[in-house]
Parts: sequence; structure tokens; C-alpha cells
Amino acid sequence: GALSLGCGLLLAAPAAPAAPPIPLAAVLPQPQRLQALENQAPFELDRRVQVWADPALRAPAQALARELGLRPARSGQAPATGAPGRQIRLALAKDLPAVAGAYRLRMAGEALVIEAAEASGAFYAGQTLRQLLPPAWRPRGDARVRLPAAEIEDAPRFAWRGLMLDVARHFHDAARVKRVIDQMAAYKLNRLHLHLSDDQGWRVQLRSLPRLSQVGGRGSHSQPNTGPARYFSEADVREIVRYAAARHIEVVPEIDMPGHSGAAARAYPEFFDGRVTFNPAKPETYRFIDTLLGDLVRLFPGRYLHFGGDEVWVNNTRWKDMPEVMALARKLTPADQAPQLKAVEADFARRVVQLIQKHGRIPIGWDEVIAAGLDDPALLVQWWRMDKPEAARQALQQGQSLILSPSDRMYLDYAAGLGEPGAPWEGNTGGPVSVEKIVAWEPMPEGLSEAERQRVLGIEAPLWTENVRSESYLQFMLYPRLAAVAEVAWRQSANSSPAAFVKRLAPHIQRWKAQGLNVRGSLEDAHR
Ligand code: TNX
Repeated sequence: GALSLGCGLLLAAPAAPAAPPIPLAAVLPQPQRLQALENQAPFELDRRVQVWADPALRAPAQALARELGLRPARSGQAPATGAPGRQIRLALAKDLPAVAGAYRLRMAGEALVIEAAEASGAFYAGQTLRQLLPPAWRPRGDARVRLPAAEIEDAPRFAWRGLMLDVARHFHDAARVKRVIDQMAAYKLNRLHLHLSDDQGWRVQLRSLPRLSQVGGRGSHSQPNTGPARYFSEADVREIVRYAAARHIEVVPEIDMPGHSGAAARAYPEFFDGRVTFNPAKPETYRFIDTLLGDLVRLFPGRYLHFGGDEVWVNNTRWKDMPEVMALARKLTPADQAPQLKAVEADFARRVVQLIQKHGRIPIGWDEVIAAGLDDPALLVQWWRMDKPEAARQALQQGQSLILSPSDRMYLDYAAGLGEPGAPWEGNTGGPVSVEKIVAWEPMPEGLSEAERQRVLGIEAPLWTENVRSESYLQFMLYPRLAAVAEVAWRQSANSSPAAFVKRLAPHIQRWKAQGLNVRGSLEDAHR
């Protein structure tokens, strides 16, 4: 720091002590290769550092400059001669593994160099860098941080690194969702699956079917069908999608069908069974779904559309009491067999898959659709029933791709283990789900062919919200487990013990607390 005197003389003020960085070993998720450069000088980060970027990496460079509180990035190469001073440089590299998100970060002496083949890699390098900064660090005045000389080479294991948020049981608004996106980005997650509809609420405004949100948006799990309608407006959706995309996160909308559809049934009962399940026997039902999907794809620009397909039978459909549905069952079942509603379930799902494909999207369904008989290889299957591994295997054998969400490792609505409420039903399906249990998980099933392994796209952790109303409880359920989910999605293998992972978490918990998040640390936090 320098003190300017009236006569133009500059007097050096004693420099503020450098804040200690977070240890390299604490970076989460674990980078593929991380090496301290023992004999080289540290890189000092303060507000004078300049950011330079290849034009192709301008967006992540600007984001990084902003996040670090530095002046906007400049395009091109720093001047080779003269005294350019300390710099962060973002450059295109061609010698990195051909995996989206790969990057190299080298910091020593005067330069911190980030190399990537595309923007997401540079963005993730920036997230790694941010993690090394002390929790409440800001580049003001004399503040500086001395980063140890090091080289990191990194790339994700899985292309699908997801979090699902149930905004149907209890609505969580766009501002809340954006705060979750901030943390997903910090830990390099890249898919945000929004469970937009269920029995308790319909949470997205669709232009052609206004009653879905106006009527179906009323109520929640704790206050069924009462109170003002709560849902994302078109503007909310655009803002969430834009905010996520700027952080290399794709939003995956889910409309659950044919079961779990009670909210839509309140709005347009003519297409339903009188309760919570679509009427599969009416041609108008499919026109309704077609209209709904058309509006949805105009709002959500991503590649995927999740149509649910789970728990049709758990949810007590009235199909067997509906003559037109039984007639359809007879038509779909071989003549020598009793009419089967399972055939109706499969037929419904097939038609919805075709409609989704007509709208140019890749369909995703929960693993129940495999038992129902869907074998279209274009279908992406989200496996959650940990006690039904055969469904996951069958999907792979049918040439389908998989997202792994087994409830015993990935269900964040389950208690984390300290005796907080969690979900009353979790005992049957593998809960509670602790940080240790998540990171001890090797997600790739054994005995797969190479082709099958390629079709295991990754993992996703759902946060169902029957019991999650407030943002503080939402945070309690998400943190720190979100970092454990990210670890399993990104790391190449479980190369450290769960206990070691818990140690690496410590500075992250400190940072979350500094950010004001309700991190699960003690049972009392659950009840704030
Ligand atoms: C099962 S997982 C459901 C959800 C519940 C969840 C609660 C899935 C596809 N269906 O509707 O919220 O259990 O743990």
C-alpha cells in the first residue's frame, strides 16, 4: 500500500499481512492431479492483478475478474516487454483431455495461467481458484493473499453432475433457486433438475393453460389447496435459465406424469381420473399434454425434458374403475391374458416420449418406466430405487443411458444422521444419508461392458421437499452434503477415506457460514 502526501511524495505504508489461503488439499471436488511447486515463489493476489484472456474465453474471464473484485479482463495477450506486473491469463489449450470442463491451472511468481479448450473448463479453473481464497476475502485496499506455487490438471469424471430441487411440494422461489445455483457452480455441478409439478402444486406459468399455475399453484404439502398460487412466472424461468447458463448449468424441467399429477387435475379435471392420475384413454389427454409440452419447450431451452413416470400404482390411480381405461387395457393386452393396466402405463409413457421427441427434446423418466416396458434407446433413465438394481441394468442392456440417484446415497430429503427429522419413510429405502455414506460410494455398477459404462452419464441428488419449507431448512439439508455429491460426480475414484473428506470440508463449512448459510453442523441448526 502507498500513502499519497500533498507534495506528491509517495510513502510506503506497512503492507497489510497476507491472509493465509485455504490449503491446496482442501479443494473440492478433488482435482485429478494437484502438485505443489516446492521451489517456486507464491503468486500474490491483490487488487492490482490484471486479467488477460483469449477472446474465446472472455466470458469466464469477466466472471472471474468480477468474482475476485479485479478490474475487467482485457482481451488478447499481455505485452511481452516492459513490466506488465502480476497477471491472471486465460488461454486456449489444445493438449487437454477431450472432456468438457477440463482445465489446467498453474500459479507461480508473477503469473497465474488458466488453460482450457472451452469456456466451461476456464470457468471451473476459476472456481478452483476461488476456493483457495480465505472465506471472507475481498481485494480491497491492501488485502492480499499469497497462493502457494502449484499446478493443477483437472477434468470431471461424469458429464451429468446433477441436483434436483422439488419446488412442487413446497415452492422455492427464483431468488432461492439462484442462491442454490451459486453453490452448485462453486462445486462444479452442471445440471439443475426442477421437479415442477406434483399432487401438491403446479409451479410454472404456461401461456396456453393458465389454470395450471393459477389453480394448480395454490397450496403446498403442509397447506393443501389453500392460499395464494405460487409458481415461476415466465420471467422467473428466463432469469433462472440465464443465471444457470452463465454458470455452465443446464436446467432440466420435469412435469410428472401420469401419476403425481394432482395439481394439474384440480386445474383441468377433464383429463384426469378424478384424483391424481391422467386419463390415458382419451385422445384429448394427449392433445392437452402436447400443448403443455409446446409451452414448456418455449420456456426451457435445454436439451432434456423429464416426464416423471414414477409411482403410478403407489399413488392409487382410479384406472381400474374406469371402463374406458379397462377397454384400452383389453385392447393393449394379448387376447389370451387378463387385461393389464401395466400395458396402459407403458402405452401412455410411449406416447408421451413420442410427443417429447416431436418437440425436439431428449425424454427422461424415473426407473419405473423400465418395469413398464419402455425400451426406446433414446430414453434417458433416472434410477432411484436402490432395491431394484435390475431396472438400471435392463436400461443399459436396452441401449439406454442412465442417471444414478439411488435413494440410499443421493436422497437429500433423508436425514443426514444426527437425528433431525428427515423423511418418515426413509427407513425402507436406505436412509439416513450422511456425508460419509455419499463419498464412500463408487457409483459405477460392476460387470458392465465398456459401451455400457459410457452410457452411465453420471449422478444426481434429489432434494424432495415434503418436509422442507423454509430456506434455512433447505440449506441445512443441502450443506455440506452438496459438496459430497459433487465429489462423487467429479473425482476419478474414491482415493481418500470418508474421514479425510470430512477434514477437507472444514474450510468450506467456514466459508458457507461466512456467507450466512445454515450449514448442518449441529442438530440445533435444523430448528432455526
Ligand atoms: C419418492 S423418487 C418419490 C417422490 C418422493 C420421494 C421422497 C421418486 C421418483 N418419487 O415423489 O418425494 O420418494 O423421498
